[in-house]
Amino acid sequence: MGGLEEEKHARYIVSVEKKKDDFESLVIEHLRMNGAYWGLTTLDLLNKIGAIDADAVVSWVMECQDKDCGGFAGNLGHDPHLLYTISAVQVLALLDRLDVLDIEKVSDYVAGLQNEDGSFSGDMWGEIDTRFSYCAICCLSLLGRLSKINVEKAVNYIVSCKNLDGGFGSIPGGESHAGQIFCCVGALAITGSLHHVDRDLLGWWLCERQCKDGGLNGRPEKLADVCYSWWVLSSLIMIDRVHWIDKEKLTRFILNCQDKDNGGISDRPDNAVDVFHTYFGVAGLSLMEYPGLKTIDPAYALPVDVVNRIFFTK
Ligand code: GRG
Repeated sequence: MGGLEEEKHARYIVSVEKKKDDFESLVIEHLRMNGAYWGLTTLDLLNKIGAIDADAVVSWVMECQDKDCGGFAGNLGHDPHLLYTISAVQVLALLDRLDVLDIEKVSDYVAGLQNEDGSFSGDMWGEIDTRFSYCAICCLSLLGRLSKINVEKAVNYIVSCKNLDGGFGSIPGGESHAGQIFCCVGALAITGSLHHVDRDLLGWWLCERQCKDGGLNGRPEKLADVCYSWWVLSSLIMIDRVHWIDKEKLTRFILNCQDKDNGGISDRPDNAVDVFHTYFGVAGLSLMEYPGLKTIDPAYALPVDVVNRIFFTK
């Protein structure tokens, strides 16, 4: 089967970054900030972040900031949202350029989206989702400003989204889904609140996500998808149950989703590749300590050396 095509994946990511008018670029036009985070983190995990023009990326990121409220948009001329603000902060963290930020302005924007019950809205229009709780908590932690929110209420809200199967949903009573579980477990890990998780119950639900083909799905009865290699494995690592997964079979599933000619990774074998699945495939392999890749932090979704630089070199 062969191994990971590091060079080809790096070339694929750089080519997507350069193109602005092909199908894939147009599809993600409105969420290019997320695309920048997926692509640059992939390059960094592959030890190839030097392949991009960091100054150009930093000035584009800063142009996407709404100068009034301090939040970041998915692209130039779009509206700010927590989903893009976390990616902007993560991209600047990767490039070691957090110094360009007005930290108080950005953290005030994020903290201002907390509601009375501890939940977070994604933007001024008010949709609530545990994805936004994670974005806010991860972002504020990276900026050293968690003290700007009511952490106890934020944690209690996340705990109110816990289900009888041990998983978490997007709102209280919402179906357990691996993506939301990553958000809730990640936010609980960052705030030192993992005692709210029933590790065995959740670990069992998560390891049942492994399908016959070795890949992981996001909830019962669904097809495996490379991206769940990240959402499921990172959660299992945070609750110390990753040894309940067959890593060899999962590694083979991810490697089978590579485009071995042109680079990139798809959701399932023989499908079209994209930056999202390329990132989560490489990140999943990094969580399984695939040789030659940088190690990624399961809670912050950034390379461990980047997280250490932020927290240990002040
Ligand atoms: C920094 C890594 C990182 C994330 C930021 C936005 C966010 C926080 C997390 C998103 C979590 C999430 C909900 C992921 C799931 C994404 C996904 C593939 C959804 C597809 O849902 P369905 O219902 O697919 O279309 P299934 O697989 O259930 O059929």
